[in-house]
Amino acid sequence: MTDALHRELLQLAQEAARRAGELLRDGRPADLAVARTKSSPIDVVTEMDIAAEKLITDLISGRRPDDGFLGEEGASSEGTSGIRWVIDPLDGTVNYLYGLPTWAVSIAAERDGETVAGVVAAPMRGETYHAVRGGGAWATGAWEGERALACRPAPPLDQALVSTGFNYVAEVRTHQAEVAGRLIPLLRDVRRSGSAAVDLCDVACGRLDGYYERGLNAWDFAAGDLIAREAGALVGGRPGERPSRDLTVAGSPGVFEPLQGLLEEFGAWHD
Ligand code: 2AM
Ligand code: CA
Repeated sequence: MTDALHRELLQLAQEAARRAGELLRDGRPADLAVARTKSSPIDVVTEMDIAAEKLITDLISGRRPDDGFLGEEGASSEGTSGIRWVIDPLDGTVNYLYGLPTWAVSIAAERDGETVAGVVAAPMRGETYHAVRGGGAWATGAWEGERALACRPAPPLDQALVSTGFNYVAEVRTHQAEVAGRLIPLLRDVRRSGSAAVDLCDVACGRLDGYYERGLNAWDFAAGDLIAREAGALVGGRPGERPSRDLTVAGSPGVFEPLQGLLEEFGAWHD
């Protein structure tokens, strides 16, 4: 029964993510980054963002009227069913604005506070990632069928490729750069994709050994957290804690622990 419910939630999340992804992909003006018409480019992105969230919440509440919502664009309701949907309609907003391909729709279903299903659709990659709790992590692509995801066998930390992100607030970003500056000599190299949801899925795919970021909200990481864990990665916050605004860390076992320890030592969660 539980599994059947989680599968139903997954299928609904997949349909909503696919439709929102198509809306964002097909509705993006080709000249968005240089558009200077009646509204600014940022307004256009905000309109797309809001429209995508509305598409998702309308679809889900039409099928499951008693569920709650938490969405980046303001969806917030308690619901009465014990299920809450945590939605980022457009993760990687700045990439979307500039026409860079790394952006995604992220939808997670929580049951009594635990994420039980998650979908991250990345339309410009032609890939969608998904997981149900206890059911492994999977990717579907336009050019291949469904494939199981497994995080990378951990290399020594000095051979680890680790992604991170930087905050919109310049002072926070400056501190993040200081932390990254201490970390970089200890790693193989760093990446910065601009989408937390995609970074977590790249850990799940074995395309990154690790990822960390400060300042994320629940909708940025809810789906990617489950997908990474179901692919065998570890995901947390500060030592002993779950991912939070302070810190989100993910990595293959063997990379996660030393990375989390160094981030604690370097004070990655505060100025
Ligand atoms: P967004 O694109 O939906 O804003 C960028 O490093 C990643 O962090 C993106 O997933 C971005 O989500 C997310 N993020 C959330 N809050 C942020 C903030 N205050 N500053 C920068 N990035 C933030
Ligand atoms: Ca986001």
